[in-house]
Amino acid sequence: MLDQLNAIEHKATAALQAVNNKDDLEQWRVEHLGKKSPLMTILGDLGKLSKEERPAIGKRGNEVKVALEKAYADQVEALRKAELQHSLTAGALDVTLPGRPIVRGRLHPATQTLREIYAIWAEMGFQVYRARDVETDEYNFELLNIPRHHPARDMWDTFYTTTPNVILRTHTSPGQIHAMREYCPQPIRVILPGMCYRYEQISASKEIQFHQVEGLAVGKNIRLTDLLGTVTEFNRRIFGPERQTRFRSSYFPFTEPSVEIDVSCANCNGQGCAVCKHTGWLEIAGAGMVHPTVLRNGGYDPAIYSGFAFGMGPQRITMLKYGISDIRYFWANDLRFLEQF
Ligand code: FA5
Repeated sequence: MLDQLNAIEHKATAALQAVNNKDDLEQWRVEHLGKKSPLMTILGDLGKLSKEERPAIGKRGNEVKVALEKAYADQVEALRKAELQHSLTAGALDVTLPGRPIVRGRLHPATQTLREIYAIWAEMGFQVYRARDVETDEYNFELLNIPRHHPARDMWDTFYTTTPNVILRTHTSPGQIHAMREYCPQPIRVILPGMCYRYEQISASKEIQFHQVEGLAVGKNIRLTDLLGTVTEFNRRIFGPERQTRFRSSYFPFTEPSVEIDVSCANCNGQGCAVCKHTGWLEIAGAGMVHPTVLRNGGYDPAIYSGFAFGMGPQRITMLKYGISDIRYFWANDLRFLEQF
């Protein structure tokens, strides 16, 4: 019987050499270690042996069982490794191939300029005050000293909603009234950025929607020279020290006196070119001292308080900075334009 056990071990070990897949391995296990295998039959029948035979046969039988179980476990591990190696080779990646480029989003040029503007005014002590895009006729016109009959309404014509007297704002100036009514009687230093809308003949320099950044300073002893100095400093910071600032007298119903603010043309350095219509200057904002009627409408006594205000067009500022020839590029959503910023 010992010879039989040796032969079982020899045969099983030899058979295992030929096994190279999971199915065959399972079949081998059933054949050589299964309940009905010759080895298990001998071990199961130990009780039928004589007392003398039993210890030696039992010992050897167990040795063979342990050896075959170990060989089986080793083969399971060998097959697992071979399978892993195979899948690594079959699905191998060529890590030296260039990857697919990740398309990076970016901020719209209008947003970039707005953020630059906020940062400069913040450094000068002006905080952002948000006002609404949809306004009433009262705030957009009346409280800004533009009554119904006023001819200035023609150049600020806008889009009307189906609700009477509710319109899309033509400028950020109605925000002045909101800010004053909220802060009165405290001093104010705010900028009011946002979208404005006009019933306008679209051209290279005019859109039906565009951003404005309004500025408002209210307090005691605020003078025109404060406005001129503050705006000149802003221009120096946003356009660089080589650009010049010019103030021309103008008219707005809500400021007195009023000015237009021009910057020397970056394209021709003030010499005159097509961009600046051969004047050497580009207008970037309207401004002035807050009209006494407007101060009063905001709750401030014009005998005690004064203030300055300005309204600038950031799209024009961006055009000046980057030499953009047509304002219509801003909202046309053409990636060839947007990807340049
Ligand atoms: C106003 O809107 C006044 N509310 C500005 C103001 C504020 C004056 C406070 C005094 C005190 P105006 O219509 O000029 O002014 O517009 C101001 C700026 O907005 C212009 O200089 C220009 O940069 C921009 N802007 C006006 N209309 C358009 C348009 N159709 N398309 C693009 N930008 C425009």
